[in-house]
Amino acid sequence: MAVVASPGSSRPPTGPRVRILTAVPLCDGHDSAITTINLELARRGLEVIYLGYHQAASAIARAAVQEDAHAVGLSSYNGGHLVFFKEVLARLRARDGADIPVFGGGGGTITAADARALQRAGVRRIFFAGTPLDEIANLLQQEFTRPGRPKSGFSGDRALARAITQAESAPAARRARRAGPRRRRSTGPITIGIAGPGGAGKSTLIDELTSRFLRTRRTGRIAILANDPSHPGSGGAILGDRVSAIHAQDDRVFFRSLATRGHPTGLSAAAPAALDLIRASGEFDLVFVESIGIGQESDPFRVLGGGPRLVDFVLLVLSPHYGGRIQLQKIALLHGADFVALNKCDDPRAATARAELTARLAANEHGQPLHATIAARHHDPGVDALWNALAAAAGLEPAGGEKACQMEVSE
Ligand code: B12
Ligand SMILES: Nc1nc2c(ncn2[C@@H]2O[C@H](COP(=O)(O)OP(=O)(O)OP(=O)(O)O)[C@@H](O)[C@H]2O)c(=O)[nH]1
Ligand SMILES: [Mg+2]
Repeated sequence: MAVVASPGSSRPPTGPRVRILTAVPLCDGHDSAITTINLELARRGLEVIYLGYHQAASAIARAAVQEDAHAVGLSSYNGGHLVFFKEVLARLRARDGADIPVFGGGGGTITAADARALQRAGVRRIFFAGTPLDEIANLLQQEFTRPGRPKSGFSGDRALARAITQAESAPAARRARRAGPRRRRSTGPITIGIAGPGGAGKSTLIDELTSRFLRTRRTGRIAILANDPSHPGSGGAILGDRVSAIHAQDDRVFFRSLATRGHPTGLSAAAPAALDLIRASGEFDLVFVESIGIGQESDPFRVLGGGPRLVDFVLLVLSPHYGGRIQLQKIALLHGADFVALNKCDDPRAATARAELTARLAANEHGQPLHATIAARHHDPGVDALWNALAAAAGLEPAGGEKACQMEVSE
C-alpha cells in the first residue's frame, strides 16, 4: 500500500507517483471544488494533471491516454453526470484506455441512486458531499498505485505515453543509457525548448504556435513535453500546463506533462529520455519542451555549457514584469537563447520593456531578434512573426497565407 504524505511533510519527491487526470465536464463552470481538491491531493503526494473546466468527453479521454494517467477524476455539478461519465468511459475504450478507471464527485448533485447506476456502468467510485480530503487521497493512493503494464500491451499514443511513464520511474542510470548522447540530427523532428519565468505565458504561446503548425501543415504531428515543479515536501504536483493547451485537443498533437520530482534543472530528469522516445517513435515533425518557471541563472536546456544541448533551439519567453535593466543583465539565458519573445505586450509596461530588451540583446552581438507577442489573443501578428522565424529555423515550410510581420508596440 502506498503511503499518503500529510500536507507539509518532507517526503522526498522521487520515485513512482500516482498520476490522476482531473477535469470538469462540458457546460459546467463549477471549478472551485476541483481547484481545491487538486491542491489538496498534490499536498498529499499525488501528481494531478488538470485539464480545466467545460471539457468534452473526447478531450478528457485523449488527455488521459497521452498522460498515461492512473485514473480520471471528474467533478460534475451540472446534473448531466449519468450521461457524461458513461461517455468518458466509452471514449476511453475507443482510445485503448479501457483500463483507466473513472471516478468523481459532485457534492449533493450526484445522489446515492445515481452513484449506484454509474458504478453499474463501470465508474469506479463517487465521492459524496462531506467526504474528508484525507480519506479521498488515501483511497486514490490505495486503488490506483499499480505496476506499469509492459509497453508491448499498447499501441500508438498509449504505447508512447507508457514508455515515458516507465522512463520517469526508471533508475537514473538506466534512463541515462536510454537517452544516450544528444546531438543535432539530420533527420527526425526539430526540438524547441521554451523557458521563462513562471506565468510569462510559455504554455499559452506554445498553444498559439501549435495552432499555426496545425493551420499551415495539413499533415504531420507535433509533440509537447510540459514540465511543472513537484511540491518539495509531499512530492505531489499540480501539472497545469494543459489548461492553456486548447489546440492540444487535436489528434495531431501529443501532449505529455512531467513533474520535476526534485530534479533541480527546471526539467524532469526523464525529459531527455522522453525526448528520445518521441524522436524514436518517428511520428512527429516538431517537438516543444516547456521548462518550469525559471530563475536568473537557470539553463534547463544546457545551452550555456555543462553538457550537450538537449534541444535544437531555445526560445526564452519574458513578460514585461522582469524588473528593470539590472535584472536583464542577470538573466543568464538571454545569452544562450536562439529566440527571445517579450510576451504580454498588451501590458502598459510593454513599450519600455521592449526598448530595454532590444538594447540588452544588441549588447550580446548574437543577432538574436526580439519578438513582441500577445499570446492571449488569437491571430496575433507578433506570434505569426515568431512562428515564421521558428518554422524557418526548423526547416518547416513557411506558413501559407500568413505574412511575417513584427507586432507594433505603441511607444
Ligand atoms: C460554489 C457554487 C457555485 C459557484 C461556482 C464557483 C466556481 N467557480 O466553481 C457559482 C456561484 C459561480 C455557481 C454558479 C452556478 N451554479 Co452553483 N453551486 C455552488 C455550490 C454552492 C457549491 C459547489 C462546490 O464548489 N462545493 C465544494 C466541494 C469541495 O464540496 P462538495 O460539492 O460537497 O464535493 C465533495 C465531494 O463530492 C467531492 N468531490 C467533488 N468533486 C470531486 C471531484 C473529484 C475528482 C474528487 C476526488 C472528489 C470530488 O469533494 C467534496 C469532498 O467532500 C453548489 C451547492 C452545493 N452545496 O453543492 C451549487 C450548485 C452546484 N450550483 C447550481 C447551479 C444551478 C448553478 C448555476 C446554473 C446558477 C445560475 N442559475 O446561474 C450557475 C452555473 C455556473 C456554471 N457556469 O456552470 C446547482 C446545480 C443544480 C443541479 N445540477 O441540479 C447547485 C447544486 C445549487 C442548487 N442547489 O441549486 N455555483
Ligand atoms: N494579458 C496577457 N495575458 C497572457 C498573455 N499570455 C498569457 N497570458 C496569461 O498569463 C497567465 C499565465 O500563462 P501561462 O501560459 O500559463 O504561463 P506559463 O509561463 O506557461 O506559466 P508556468 O507554466 O506556470 O510557468 C494565463 O492566465 C494566461 O492567460 C498575454 O499575451 N497577455
Ligand atoms: Mg506553463
